[in-house]
Amino acid sequence: MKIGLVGFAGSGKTTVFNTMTGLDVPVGYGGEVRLGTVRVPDERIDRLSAMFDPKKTTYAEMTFCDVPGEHGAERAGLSTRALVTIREQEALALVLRDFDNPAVEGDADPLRDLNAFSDECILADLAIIEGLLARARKENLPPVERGRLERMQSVLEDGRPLRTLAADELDRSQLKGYQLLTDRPLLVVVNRDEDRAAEPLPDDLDARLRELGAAGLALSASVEAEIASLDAEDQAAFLEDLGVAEPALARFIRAAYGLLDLISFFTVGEDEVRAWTIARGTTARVAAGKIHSDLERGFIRAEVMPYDVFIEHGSEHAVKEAGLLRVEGKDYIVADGDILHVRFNV
Ligand SMILES: Nc1nc2c(ncn2[C@@H]2O[C@H](COP(=O)(O)OP(=O)(O)O)[C@@H](O)[C@H]2O)c(=O)[nH]1
Ligand SMILES: [Mg+2]
Repeated sequence: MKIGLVGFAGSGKTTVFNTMTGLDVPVGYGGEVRLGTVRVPDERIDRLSAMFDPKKTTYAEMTFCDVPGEHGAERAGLSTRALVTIREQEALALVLRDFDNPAVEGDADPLRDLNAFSDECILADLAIIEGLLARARKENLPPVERGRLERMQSVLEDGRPLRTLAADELDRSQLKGYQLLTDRPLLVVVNRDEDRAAEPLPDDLDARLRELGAAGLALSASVEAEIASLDAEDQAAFLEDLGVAEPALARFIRAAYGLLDLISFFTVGEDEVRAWTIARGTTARVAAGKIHSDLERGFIRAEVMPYDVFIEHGSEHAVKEAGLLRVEGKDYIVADGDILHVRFNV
């Protein structure tokens, strides 16, 4: 999954990027677009890997893209270059400054910056939808299609992002080739001084996030970037001082999976133990297609062991003996932690 770190200059995007990726990119500059891929930590994979001792262990991955904020809170409009990069992301993580930065004018005001960013994205989307609508009218497209575009237009004119629309109101096939901004899932990262890292988000910000259909979390990027470079033992002590239970990456990933409604299933064997990421509600057949298109095309059945059942019994053989190895068809909805063996024939 590709997540773009976006926001105004000096909000701490590059510092958050360093925190998440463990890299050490210089902060305090405009900088280049940078990519960093991290493993999605998963204790279940650690454990399965220890049990199977496979040649290869593959975790799910998340790619962070540090998008330079070529715009200030006062200067109107995101730069074209920033917009192009932002549009390529599957989800956006908006970094909001909640600490004093002498290099940036104005007090820290995360709610102001959230609204400024949101409004810019809404305006950019409105321009696209209005263009599509003008063409739809000129070319006399079916009323259903025009109706949907009109609905999108009115939502945006109301100052609301497209992600607040119901799924059937947002026809993505109609929007193919037009990369919008406000339909992207949005995770808001409130970046704070270390003494306030563990404080909950203020009520007004929280309420606004709900209106925008976004999720939020607070962290102190500059401290957590330092902690991320320590070994595990020291990390725990520093995190305790900070008043947080888990490193920022773990909290970020959980928030992102929750926001995007993602789950993991596993494949196991002597060759490879591997985590696969899918949307909740995915059927066995479509999940099999993640592994290889042949498995989707030639799908016969899936043999399923929930992770907990497997751990409890200690081996595949014991699970089978206990009569707990399930055989599921193509429409089975895969659950988080399912261990799958796909039987197929092409
Ligand atoms: N006090 C404090 N300073 C931070 C924090 N995060 C970033 N900074 C500082 O803010 C400045 C801008 O950070 P940077 O990551 O380059 O912001 P970017 O422009 O959004 O990429 C740098 O001097 C950072 O050291 C934080 O959590 N607390
Ligand atoms: Mg930067």
